[in-house]
Amino acid sequence: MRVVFIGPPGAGKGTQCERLVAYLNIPHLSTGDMLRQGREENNPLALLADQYMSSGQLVPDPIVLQLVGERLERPEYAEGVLFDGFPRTVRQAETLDRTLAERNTPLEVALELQVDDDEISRRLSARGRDDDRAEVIARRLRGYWNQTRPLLDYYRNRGILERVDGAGTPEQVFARIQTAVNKRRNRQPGPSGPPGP
Ligand code: B4P
Repeated sequence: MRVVFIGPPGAGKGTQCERLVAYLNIPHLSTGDMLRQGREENNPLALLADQYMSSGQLVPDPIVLQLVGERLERPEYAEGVLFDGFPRTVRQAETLDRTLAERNTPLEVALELQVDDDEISRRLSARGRDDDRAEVIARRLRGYWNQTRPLLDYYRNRGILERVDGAGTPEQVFARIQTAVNKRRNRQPGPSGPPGP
């Protein structure tokens, strides 16, 4: 299965994606983790990206698209993948769709995790990563509303958007995600019988 996970910064994408990859048994592709790991490894593109991340801006599309394009060449992503924090702009989404269409492996569901801004600020302040300072959080939230929210219309128009309430405990949120994903799995045609877990 190929799934995109969308939500504001700190909505709990990383937290829920860990559970979802185990549940669906597919690999996890988190652009945030890739960029942070690349920075640790002194990857030149990731070092360039770091100045955007630390100030709360989205990393420019060409950098992200190059990193993701390289990663998707790996054979382990051929059967399914959970995209976490990617795409974040309509341009990223269009490029991803083209790549997947060439392989005849389209996305099956785009999950939107909905959490209000006050709860996000509380969660991120408690986490305390270097881009979790109040002024940087405010900038990341503005970026989400301006650059990432238009993606929701993009996926709604494609008929694959599922919205999930991100309030409550991680367990409660995950139960809603399972329901949304299973709804989509049940719609898939194929001779292989009922869906798995
Ligand atoms: P990401 O790494 O994607 O991270 P995030 O949006 O900050 O957090 P996430 O939603 O994963 O929250 P988490 O589960 O950790 O992005 C970081 C930066 O990378 C971006 O700002 C951008 O600069 C750059 N970037 C990444 N991808 C990009 C792209 N495609 N294009 C351009 N730029 C890109 O949860 C947050 C906290 O909440 C945690 O402490 C967690 O424990 C807590 N929490 C989670 N669920 C909870 C719950 N139900 N209740 C209470 N707390 C909860």
